[in-house]
Amino acid sequence: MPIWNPEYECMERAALRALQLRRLQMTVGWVYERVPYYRELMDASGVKPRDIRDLADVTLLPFTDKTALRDTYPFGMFALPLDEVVRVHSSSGTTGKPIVVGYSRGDINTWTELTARVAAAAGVHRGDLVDMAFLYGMFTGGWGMHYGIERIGATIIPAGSGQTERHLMMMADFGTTVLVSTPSYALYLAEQGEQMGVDFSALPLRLGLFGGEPCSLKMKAEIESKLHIRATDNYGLSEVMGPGVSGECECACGLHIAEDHLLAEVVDPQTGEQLPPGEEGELVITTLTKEAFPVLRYRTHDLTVLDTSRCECGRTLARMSRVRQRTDDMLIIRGVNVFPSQIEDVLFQIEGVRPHYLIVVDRKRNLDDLEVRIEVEEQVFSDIMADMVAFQTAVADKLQSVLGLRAKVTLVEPGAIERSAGKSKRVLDRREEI
Ligand code: DLL
Repeated sequence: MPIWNPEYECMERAALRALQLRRLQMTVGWVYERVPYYRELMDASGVKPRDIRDLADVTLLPFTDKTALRDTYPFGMFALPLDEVVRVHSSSGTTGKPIVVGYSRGDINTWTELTARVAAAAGVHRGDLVDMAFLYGMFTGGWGMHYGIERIGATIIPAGSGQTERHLMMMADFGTTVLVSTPSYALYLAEQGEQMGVDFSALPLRLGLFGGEPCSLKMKAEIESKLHIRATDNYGLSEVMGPGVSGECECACGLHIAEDHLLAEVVDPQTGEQLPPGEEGELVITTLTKEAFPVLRYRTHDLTVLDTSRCECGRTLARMSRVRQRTDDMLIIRGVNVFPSQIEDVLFQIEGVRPHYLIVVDRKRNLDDLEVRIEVEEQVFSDIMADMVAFQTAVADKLQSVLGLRAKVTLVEPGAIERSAGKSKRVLDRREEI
């Protein structure tokens, strides 16, 4: 499969590291001059741009996190005046003010290059008809992928999220070959299609580019078999640019990071110490070429493992493993640490459980209460009460053996859990409301 930009994507690692160092030095100088927040932090720790002599010196720089970006709302972290910013996007901001990010003309160009790489690595080419089912708006997903796909020369259908019947109609009438969406939306689309009698095996749809939220291997397999496509994963976050940070190639063995534009580190989430490739930790990203909204050592909260070995596809860019969980996803229930992905892994191994569930945490009589609502196949619902109870007990037992905690298991019928056209919500923590 052709590589979009072999000059950079297949660069010798020594040359890549030299390029990264030059770009890191430029970025540090750039933010020191232009963003008071970074200058003050660097001054406080006695670090000057000239102290960055080696890539390892990145650890001299301060971490940046969401709080800093919130505190400087809306434009306080911009390194360019607004008249040089051609676009803004923002994070969803479900709690408090959103984070606003800005792009210069050059940044949009880089972003387009990087999403083109992601799409090409997944297998999109000229001649493809691409259904864009991400939201167009403040969310970076829609516009970010849109430009990259256009740059490749594929034909984009800018349908946006929602209106599932229309997506399905166009798929059949236009002969769509590629779907771009969140994995949850892909499943929803498959389900709606099934109900409407769509035969996906007879459609030209062959490839999916999924991102914006975690997708377990089970969910990926489900999407692939229902839609009759190959599903690929791509990752990104608004604070760094949006989609385009990393994406899977045809080898499906990790997501290649755009290392010529981004410096990726994995750190111990507790201590902040850098970890070597092969060890799981929190992904931290420093942008190397961004002009309007550069970030130094941004703590993504996403857990991953880096692999710097050469990939069979020919790319030398390091790969990150699929992101399954975030450090701030962790729920503490009756003193026990629980990651939603642990629950998901248990559920998805059980025959008859559908890939839709909701974790509800509540506080009853001062005690945390964990309920797992799961959608099950029609045939699990039985007239014989004892069979249903046995199924529930079996699920609760399996969960307990992994979590060390008893959960109340509620079985609901297919379609009962709310579907989303964007990212799905898997956890409802009612303790926050108390
Ligand atoms: O979700 C950017 C994006 C859009 C990436 C479309 C890929 C495709 P935010 O809304 O800022 O940006 O959310 C970023 O979503 O820190 C991860 O926790 C999660 N996330 C994004 N992509 C993946 C993925 C966009 N492929 C946050 N796997 C990130 C797992 C993902 N988690």
